[in-house]
Amino acid sequence: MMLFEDPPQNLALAPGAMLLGRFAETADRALLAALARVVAASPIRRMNTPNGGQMSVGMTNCGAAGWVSDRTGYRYDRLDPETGRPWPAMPPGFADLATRAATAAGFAGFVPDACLINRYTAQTRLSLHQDHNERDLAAPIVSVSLGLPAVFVWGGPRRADRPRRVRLVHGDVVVWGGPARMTFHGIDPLREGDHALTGPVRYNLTFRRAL
Ligand code: MD3
Ligand code: FE
Repeated sequence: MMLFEDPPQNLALAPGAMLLGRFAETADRALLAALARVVAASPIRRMNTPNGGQMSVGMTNCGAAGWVSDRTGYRYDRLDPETGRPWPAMPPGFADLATRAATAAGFAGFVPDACLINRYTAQTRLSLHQDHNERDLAAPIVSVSLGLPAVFVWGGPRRADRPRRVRLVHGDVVVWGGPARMTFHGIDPLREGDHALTGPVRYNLTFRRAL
């Protein structure tokens, strides 16, 4: 019997949390081309953590502000500490996708001012955390997955809440707002693979209102 790919599905994960299945798929090449221009100006790097470690995820940013971690803590900064210059501008195609996705999930009028770009290769993980450094916690966060699949770990409002696991594939977009905005979340260690557009890599773009 011939098996076809599953059609894209939208799934309400929880109140305020909406998975838009493969919402970004048709824009994938344009997004990756824009990402390459951002990375040429502000390279992907592994940031230091306040406790003396180093993140396994490689990161850079675009937009008016970028998320930064160093020995002094986490913050948003208008300057890339590696280049001493402002982060690259948010590509129009990035902001447009984020606004369209937020609208589709019920958050009309979302205009991001920061985009954190995460780069994963085999074994890279992101441990359970909350995102609370953004000034405007009423605004949602929009996340776009590109390249290799990942297992998203999604807990509750308390660190000890038992997490669910959701597989995120190339093109998936998730919008987190309202009561879902402060949930604990992370990414399990990435499994190795070879994606047609990104090779051994998963990228995640998270769009935020930080300033
Ligand atoms: C739920 N990134 O950059 S995206 C992060 O795939 C981050 O790189 C993961 O967690 C990644 O902070 C997960 C999904 C995501 C992003 C932000 C959230 C889920 C969220 C903020 C609040 C609640
Ligand atoms: Fe996060």
